Amino acid sequence: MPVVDASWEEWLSSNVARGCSIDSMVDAMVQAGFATEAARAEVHKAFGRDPADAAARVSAATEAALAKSAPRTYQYDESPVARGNVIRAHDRDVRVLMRCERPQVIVFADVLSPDECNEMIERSRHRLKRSTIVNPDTGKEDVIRNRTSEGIWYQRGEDAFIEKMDRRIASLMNWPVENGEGLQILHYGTTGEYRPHFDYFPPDQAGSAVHTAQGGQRVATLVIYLNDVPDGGETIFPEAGMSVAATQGGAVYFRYMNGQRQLDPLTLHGGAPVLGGDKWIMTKWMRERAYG
Ligand code: PD2
Ligand code: ZN
Repeated sequence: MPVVDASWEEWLSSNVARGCSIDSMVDAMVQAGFATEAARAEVHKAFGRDPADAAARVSAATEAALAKSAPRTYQYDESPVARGNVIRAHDRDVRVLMRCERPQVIVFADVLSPDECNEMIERSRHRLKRSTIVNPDTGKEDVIRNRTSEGIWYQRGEDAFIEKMDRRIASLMNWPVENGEGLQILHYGTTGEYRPHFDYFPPDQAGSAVHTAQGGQRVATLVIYLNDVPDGGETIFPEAGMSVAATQGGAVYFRYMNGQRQLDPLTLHGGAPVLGGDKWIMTKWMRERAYG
Protein backbone atom coordinates (compact mmCIF):
# COMPACT_ATOMS: atom_id res chain seq x y z
CA MET A 1 0.00 0.00 0.00
CA PRO A 2 1.36 3.49 -0.83
CA VAL A 3 2.27 5.91 1.99
CA VAL A 4 1.34 9.56 2.38
CA ASP A 5 4.64 11.17 1.42
CA ALA A 6 5.33 14.82 0.54
CA SER A 7 3.72 14.55 -2.90
CA TRP A 8 0.54 13.02 -1.44
CA GLU A 9 0.48 15.78 1.22
CA GLU A 10 0.69 18.32 -1.59
CA TRP A 11 -2.05 16.51 -3.55
CA LEU A 12 -4.32 16.43 -0.48
CA SER A 13 -3.90 20.10 0.40
CA SER A 14 -4.27 21.32 -3.20
CA ASN A 15 -7.44 19.27 -3.71
CA VAL A 16 -8.92 20.59 -0.45
CA ALA A 17 -8.05 24.14 -1.52
CA ARG A 18 -9.71 23.59 -4.92
CA GLY A 19 -12.92 22.50 -3.24
CA CYS A 20 -12.89 18.79 -4.27
CA SER A 21 -15.40 16.58 -2.48
CA ILE A 22 -14.28 14.17 0.25
CA ASP A 23 -15.73 11.17 -1.60
CA SER A 24 -13.99 11.98 -4.87
CA MET A 25 -10.64 12.32 -3.06
CA VAL A 26 -11.12 9.06 -1.18
CA ASP A 27 -12.03 7.29 -4.44
CA ALA A 28 -8.93 8.65 -6.16
CA MET A 29 -6.69 7.44 -3.30
CA VAL A 30 -8.32 3.99 -3.27
CA GLN A 31 -7.75 3.85 -7.01
CA ALA A 32 -4.06 4.59 -6.37
CA GLY A 33 -3.83 1.60 -3.98
CA PHE A 34 -4.72 2.95 -0.52
CA ALA A 35 -7.10 0.98 1.73
CA THR A 36 -10.47 2.73 1.96
CA GLU A 37 -10.26 3.43 5.71
CA ALA A 38 -6.70 4.74 5.45
CA ALA A 39 -7.71 6.99 2.55
CA ARG A 40 -10.75 8.27 4.43
CA ALA A 41 -8.64 9.06 7.51
CA GLU A 42 -6.05 10.98 5.45
CA VAL A 43 -8.69 12.97 3.58
CA HIS A 44 -10.48 13.90 6.81
CA LYS A 45 -7.15 14.91 8.32
CA ALA A 46 -6.51 17.14 5.29
CA PHE A 47 -9.92 18.74 5.77
CA GLY A 48 -8.95 19.53 9.38
CA ARG A 49 -11.04 16.65 10.75
CA ASP A 50 -14.25 18.63 10.54
CA PRO A 51 -15.39 18.81 6.92
CA ALA A 52 -18.01 21.50 7.69
CA ASP A 53 -15.46 23.90 9.23
CA ALA A 54 -13.00 23.09 6.50
CA ALA A 55 -15.57 23.77 3.79
CA ALA A 56 -16.23 27.21 5.28
CA ARG A 57 -12.49 27.93 5.42
CA VAL A 58 -11.99 26.71 1.86
CA SER A 59 -14.79 28.80 0.45
CA ALA A 60 -13.53 31.91 2.25
CA ALA A 61 -10.01 31.26 0.94
CA THR A 62 -11.35 30.60 -2.55
CA GLU A 63 -13.39 33.82 -2.54
CA ALA A 64 -10.33 35.78 -1.42
CA ALA A 65 -8.19 34.22 -4.14
CA LEU A 66 -10.82 34.90 -6.80
CA ALA A 67 -11.24 38.51 -5.69
CA LYS A 68 -7.49 39.04 -6.16
CA SER A 69 -7.16 37.09 -9.40
CA ALA A 70 -7.50 38.14 -13.05
CA PRO A 71 -10.97 38.18 -14.67
CA ARG A 72 -12.66 34.81 -14.50
CA THR A 73 -13.88 34.74 -18.09
CA TYR A 74 -11.63 32.92 -20.52
CA GLN A 75 -9.14 35.28 -22.16
CA TYR A 76 -8.48 34.46 -25.81
CA ASP A 77 -4.75 34.88 -26.36
CA GLU A 78 -2.98 34.06 -29.62
CA SER A 79 -3.11 30.44 -30.74
CA PRO A 80 0.27 28.84 -31.46
CA VAL A 81 -0.92 27.65 -34.90
CA ALA A 82 0.74 29.52 -37.78
CA ARG A 83 -1.19 32.12 -39.78
CA GLY A 84 -1.89 31.78 -43.50
CA ASN A 85 -4.01 29.66 -45.82
CA VAL A 86 -1.43 26.91 -46.24
CA ILE A 87 0.79 25.71 -43.40
CA ARG A 88 4.00 23.76 -43.96
CA ALA A 89 3.69 20.99 -41.36
CA HIS A 90 6.99 19.07 -41.15
CA ASP A 91 6.84 17.20 -44.50
CA ARG A 92 3.46 18.30 -45.91
CA ASP A 93 1.46 21.39 -46.93
CA VAL A 94 -1.81 21.54 -45.03
CA ARG A 95 -4.70 23.76 -46.17
CA VAL A 96 -6.69 25.92 -43.76
CA LEU A 97 -10.45 25.86 -44.50
CA MET A 98 -11.90 27.78 -41.55
CA ARG A 99 -10.79 29.58 -38.38
CA CYS A 100 -13.01 30.50 -35.43
CA GLU A 101 -11.70 32.76 -32.65
CA ARG A 102 -14.19 32.03 -29.82
CA PRO A 103 -13.80 29.13 -29.18
CA GLN A 104 -10.46 28.69 -30.92
CA VAL A 105 -11.19 26.17 -33.67
CA ILE A 106 -9.40 25.59 -37.00
CA VAL A 107 -10.55 23.23 -39.75
CA PHE A 108 -7.88 21.76 -42.05
CA ALA A 109 -7.81 19.76 -45.28
CA ASP A 110 -5.04 17.39 -46.46
CA VAL A 111 -3.42 16.69 -43.08
CA LEU A 112 -2.98 13.09 -44.27
CA SER A 113 -3.07 11.75 -47.85
CA PRO A 114 -5.77 9.17 -48.72
CA ASP A 115 -3.05 6.45 -48.75
CA GLU A 116 -1.87 7.45 -45.26
CA CYS A 117 -5.47 7.43 -43.96
CA ASN A 118 -6.05 3.97 -45.41
CA GLU A 119 -2.77 2.69 -43.96
CA MET A 120 -3.74 3.92 -40.46
CA ILE A 121 -7.14 2.21 -40.76
CA GLU A 122 -5.66 -1.10 -41.97
CA ARG A 123 -3.00 -1.13 -39.23
CA SER A 124 -5.68 -0.55 -36.59
CA ARG A 125 -8.62 -2.63 -37.76
CA HIS A 126 -7.57 -5.85 -35.99
CA ARG A 127 -6.37 -4.26 -32.76
CA LEU A 128 -9.52 -2.39 -31.71
CA LYS A 129 -10.93 -2.54 -28.16
CA ARG A 130 -14.13 -0.96 -26.77
CA SER A 131 -13.28 2.65 -25.83
CA THR A 132 -13.05 3.85 -22.26
CA ILE A 133 -13.48 7.27 -20.71
CA VAL A 134 -11.90 8.88 -17.64
CA ASN A 135 -14.18 8.56 -14.60
CA PRO A 136 -14.18 12.10 -13.17
CA ASP A 137 -14.21 10.95 -9.54
CA THR A 138 -11.64 8.19 -9.61
CA GLY A 139 -9.50 9.04 -12.64
CA LYS A 140 -10.00 5.37 -13.67
CA GLU A 141 -10.73 4.37 -17.27
CA ASP A 142 -14.34 3.13 -17.47
CA VAL A 143 -16.37 1.76 -20.40
CA ILE A 144 -19.47 3.96 -20.51
CA ARG A 145 -22.45 4.37 -22.75
CA ASN A 146 -21.59 7.97 -23.70
CA ARG A 147 -18.86 6.74 -25.99
CA THR A 148 -19.89 3.99 -28.40
CA SER A 149 -16.69 3.39 -30.29
CA GLU A 150 -13.66 1.09 -30.31
CA GLY A 151 -10.09 2.32 -30.18
CA ILE A 152 -6.38 1.71 -29.85
CA TRP A 153 -3.41 3.78 -28.75
CA TYR A 154 -0.05 4.01 -30.51
CA GLN A 155 3.05 4.87 -28.53
CA ARG A 156 4.66 8.12 -29.62
CA GLY A 157 7.24 7.37 -32.35
CA GLU A 158 6.61 3.62 -32.06
CA ASP A 159 7.74 3.10 -35.67
CA ALA A 160 8.83 5.29 -38.60
CA PHE A 161 5.30 5.80 -39.95
CA ILE A 162 3.82 6.77 -36.56
CA GLU A 163 6.81 9.03 -35.88
CA LYS A 164 6.19 10.85 -39.17
CA MET A 165 2.54 11.38 -38.17
CA ASP A 166 3.55 12.59 -34.67
CA ARG A 167 6.06 15.07 -36.14
CA ARG A 168 3.69 16.42 -38.78
CA ILE A 169 0.91 16.93 -36.24
CA ALA A 170 3.21 18.59 -33.68
CA SER A 171 4.49 20.90 -36.40
CA LEU A 172 0.91 21.78 -37.46
CA MET A 173 -0.19 22.39 -33.85
CA ASN A 174 3.13 24.22 -33.28
CA TRP A 175 3.64 22.45 -29.96
CA PRO A 176 6.57 20.22 -28.87
CA VAL A 177 6.26 16.63 -30.08
CA GLU A 178 7.36 15.52 -26.56
CA ASN A 179 4.23 17.14 -25.09
CA GLY A 180 1.90 14.94 -27.16
CA GLU A 181 0.08 11.87 -25.94
CA GLY A 182 0.36 8.83 -28.20
CA LEU A 183 -2.01 8.84 -31.18
CA GLN A 184 -5.41 7.31 -30.58
CA ILE A 185 -7.46 5.67 -33.36
CA LEU A 186 -11.23 5.40 -32.87
CA HIS A 187 -13.76 3.50 -34.94
CA TYR A 188 -17.51 4.19 -34.73
CA GLY A 189 -20.03 1.90 -36.46
CA THR A 190 -23.44 3.12 -37.65
CA THR A 191 -25.25 4.74 -34.63
CA GLY A 192 -21.89 5.17 -32.83
CA GLU A 193 -21.45 8.52 -31.10
CA TYR A 194 -19.45 10.39 -28.46
CA ARG A 195 -21.67 12.61 -26.33
CA PRO A 196 -20.51 16.20 -25.63
CA HIS A 197 -17.59 16.47 -23.21
CA PHE A 198 -14.41 18.45 -22.52
CA ASP A 199 -11.03 17.06 -23.49
CA TYR A 200 -9.35 18.84 -20.56
CA PHE A 201 -9.41 17.28 -17.09
CA PRO A 202 -11.86 19.34 -15.00
CA PRO A 203 -9.78 20.85 -12.16
CA ASP A 204 -12.60 20.55 -9.61
CA GLN A 205 -12.74 16.76 -9.96
CA ALA A 206 -10.27 14.85 -7.80
CA GLY A 207 -9.77 12.11 -10.42
CA SER A 208 -8.23 14.67 -12.75
CA ALA A 209 -5.13 14.92 -10.56
CA VAL A 210 -4.20 11.34 -11.49
CA HIS A 211 -4.11 12.38 -15.14
CA THR A 212 -2.41 15.74 -14.83
CA ALA A 213 0.37 14.41 -12.56
CA GLN A 214 2.34 13.64 -15.71
CA GLY A 215 2.59 16.34 -18.40
CA GLY A 216 0.08 18.67 -16.73
CA GLN A 217 -3.23 19.70 -18.26
CA ARG A 218 -4.28 19.04 -21.88
CA VAL A 219 -4.08 22.27 -23.90
CA ALA A 220 -5.35 21.44 -27.41
CA THR A 221 -6.72 18.60 -29.55
CA LEU A 222 -6.43 17.63 -33.23
CA VAL A 223 -9.06 15.17 -34.50
CA ILE A 224 -8.16 13.83 -37.97
CA TYR A 225 -10.82 12.10 -40.09
CA LEU A 226 -9.50 8.95 -41.75
CA ASN A 227 -12.53 8.31 -43.98
CA ASP A 228 -15.46 10.15 -45.57
CA VAL A 229 -18.53 9.53 -43.42
CA PRO A 230 -21.53 9.17 -45.75
CA ASP A 231 -24.07 10.54 -43.26
CA GLY A 232 -23.78 12.03 -39.73
CA GLY A 233 -20.66 11.70 -37.56
CA GLU A 234 -19.84 15.42 -37.54
CA THR A 235 -17.75 16.82 -34.69
CA ILE A 236 -20.17 19.17 -32.93
CA PHE A 237 -19.51 22.20 -30.69
CA PRO A 238 -22.95 22.76 -29.11
CA GLU A 239 -22.01 25.94 -27.22
CA ALA A 240 -20.72 27.53 -30.43
CA GLY A 241 -23.51 26.18 -32.67
CA MET A 242 -20.90 24.72 -35.00
CA SER A 243 -20.25 21.34 -36.61
CA VAL A 244 -17.41 19.96 -38.73
CA ALA A 245 -18.10 17.27 -41.33
CA ALA A 246 -15.82 14.23 -41.41
CA THR A 247 -13.93 14.16 -44.72
CA GLN A 248 -10.93 11.94 -45.38
CA GLY A 249 -7.58 13.54 -44.46
CA GLY A 250 -9.28 16.64 -42.99
CA ALA A 251 -9.05 17.63 -39.33
CA VAL A 252 -10.40 19.90 -36.64
CA TYR A 253 -8.09 21.63 -34.13
CA PHE A 254 -9.38 23.21 -30.93
CA ARG A 255 -7.48 24.91 -28.10
CA TYR A 256 -8.89 25.14 -24.60
CA MET A 257 -6.06 26.23 -22.28
CA ASN A 258 -4.55 29.70 -22.61
CA GLY A 259 -1.22 31.07 -21.38
CA GLN A 260 -2.79 31.94 -18.01
CA ARG A 261 -3.89 28.30 -17.59
CA GLN A 262 -7.59 29.18 -17.89
CA LEU A 263 -9.84 26.57 -19.54
CA ASP A 264 -12.39 27.42 -22.23
CA PRO A 265 -15.87 25.94 -21.60
CA LEU A 266 -16.95 26.86 -25.14
CA THR A 267 -14.86 23.92 -26.37
CA LEU A 268 -17.55 21.49 -25.21
CA HIS A 269 -17.71 19.08 -28.17
CA GLY A 270 -18.91 15.64 -29.22
CA GLY A 271 -19.11 13.19 -32.10
CA ALA A 272 -22.65 13.22 -33.57
CA PRO A 273 -24.26 9.80 -34.21
CA VAL A 274 -23.05 8.12 -37.39
CA LEU A 275 -26.18 7.78 -39.53
CA GLY A 276 -24.71 5.90 -42.49
CA GLY A 277 -21.49 3.87 -42.94
CA ASP A 278 -18.79 4.07 -40.30
CA LYS A 279 -16.28 6.62 -39.03
CA TRP A 280 -12.54 6.42 -38.32
CA ILE A 281 -10.64 9.19 -36.55
CA MET A 282 -7.12 9.71 -35.23
CA THR A 283 -6.76 12.04 -32.22
CA LYS A 284 -3.74 13.87 -30.79
CA TRP A 285 -3.97 15.54 -27.38
CA MET A 286 -1.23 18.00 -26.42
CA ARG A 287 -0.16 18.64 -22.80
CA GLU A 288 1.39 21.64 -21.05
CA ARG A 289 4.71 19.85 -20.54
CA ALA A 290 6.61 16.79 -21.78
CA TYR A 291 4.48 13.66 -21.50
CA GLY A 292 5.53 10.00 -21.20
O1 PD2 B 1 -15.27 11.62 -33.20
C1 PD2 B 1 -15.27 12.82 -32.96
O2 PD2 B 1 -15.64 13.63 -33.82
C2 PD2 B 1 -14.87 13.26 -31.62
C3 PD2 B 1 -15.67 14.15 -31.00
C4 PD2 B 1 -15.29 14.56 -29.74
C5 PD2 B 1 -13.72 12.82 -30.99
C6 PD2 B 1 -13.42 13.30 -29.73
N1 PD2 B 1 -14.18 14.16 -29.11
C7 PD2 B 1 -12.22 12.90 -28.99
O3 PD2 B 1 -11.53 11.96 -29.46
O4 PD2 B 1 -11.95 13.50 -27.93
ZN1 ZN C 1 -13.16 14.99 -27.31
